[in-house]
Amino acid sequence: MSLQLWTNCRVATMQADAAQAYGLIEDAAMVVDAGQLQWVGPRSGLPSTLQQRCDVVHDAHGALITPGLIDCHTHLVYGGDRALEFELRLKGASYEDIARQGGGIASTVQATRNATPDELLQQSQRRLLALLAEGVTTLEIKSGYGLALLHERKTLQVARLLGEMHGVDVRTTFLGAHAVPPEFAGRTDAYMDEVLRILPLLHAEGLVDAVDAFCERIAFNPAQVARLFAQARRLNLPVKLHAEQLSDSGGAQLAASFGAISCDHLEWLSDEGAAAMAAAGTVAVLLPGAFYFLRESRMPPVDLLRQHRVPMAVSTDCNPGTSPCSSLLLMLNMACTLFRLTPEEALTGVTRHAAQALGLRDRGVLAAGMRADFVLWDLQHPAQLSYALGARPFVQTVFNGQPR
Ligand code: DI6
Ligand code: FE
Repeated sequence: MSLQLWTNCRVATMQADAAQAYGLIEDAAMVVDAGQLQWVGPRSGLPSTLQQRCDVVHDAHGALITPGLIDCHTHLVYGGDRALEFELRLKGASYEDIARQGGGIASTVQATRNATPDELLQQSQRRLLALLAEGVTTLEIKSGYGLALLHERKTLQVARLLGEMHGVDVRTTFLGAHAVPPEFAGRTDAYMDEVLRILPLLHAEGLVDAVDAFCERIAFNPAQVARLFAQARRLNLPVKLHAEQLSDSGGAQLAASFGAISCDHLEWLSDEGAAAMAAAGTVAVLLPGAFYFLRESRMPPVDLLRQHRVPMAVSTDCNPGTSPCSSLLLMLNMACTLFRLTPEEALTGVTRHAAQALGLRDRGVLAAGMRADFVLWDLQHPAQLSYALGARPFVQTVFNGQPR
């Protein structure tokens, strides 16, 4: 396999503790060996022996290069939409009211169960293509709209298939504990028994990379989530949690006690929750799309997270009910305007910290030994990624060393 040289570019390496903001290198060069970066640095420092061994030279024409973007929290595979529910909410119904009346997640469960695998693939593919057209190279996809073995399996299989078809790394998360399906109404503990039964089956089929739950008064309480996390631990699967989105239920502390890789949403996170996350090395995944779309007013405690040095990731939460969003660049802007992240924190949130939120150590940063997943942008400076809305600065993705 030949070595490839990329030159005529400035590279935002996003390396931690770099001297320059964004780990920015002006007039950079990168050497790619198969799917891996072999060398990254200023072009003037490229060893001539290495340069001579490169038999393909790519001129980036002055592009800005960043790591491939990572969308670390999506529910991208689902059937139907919830535009009518959106109208109801605009007329005054709350998200929780609608959920209690059997709408909300339950209506997407119905549409997802009714969809054939091919229909589900076609509908979900549109959302995936939108993400890819903005430089996403890794994304997480959760189940959680099937809520029965057959349909959870179908969802996770579609998620895997999308990754294989489109040259993007898909990490699957089992979210069987997203809501209680109608056939278990009023019997949450019995449904949790069923979730505990199907998790090992799906895991044995190679369909599960991590386990998640919705810890909320309209979903599962911490004691119920603890049973699920104990099962995940037996299977050696990492856990993450939808925590403190609509209320503070102490989910963050529980998740941290299981060494969760991330806690997500966190609008109602307490001081104790943040301290527990810091101690456990849990990433805070901020989801400004859901905050915006639900017209929430309580912000996640970003200063508290900074004080505790909890790494912050940013993601679309792509889902039909609270964040029908297929633009990670829009989330960069909203993370800054709504949550007051700096553009550098926001970009770190869809690269280095997003990788960490998925438990992945081989990406999110451009450095020797990391995966050769990166994006070329028609931009001068990385802050511009968070700045402009709808500007389409994307030029090209390189995935696993190959221009895509
Ligand atoms: N929190 C959310 O924001 C999504 N799931 C979750 O646990 C919403 C899912 C939906 O409304 O369909
Ligand atoms: Fe979510």
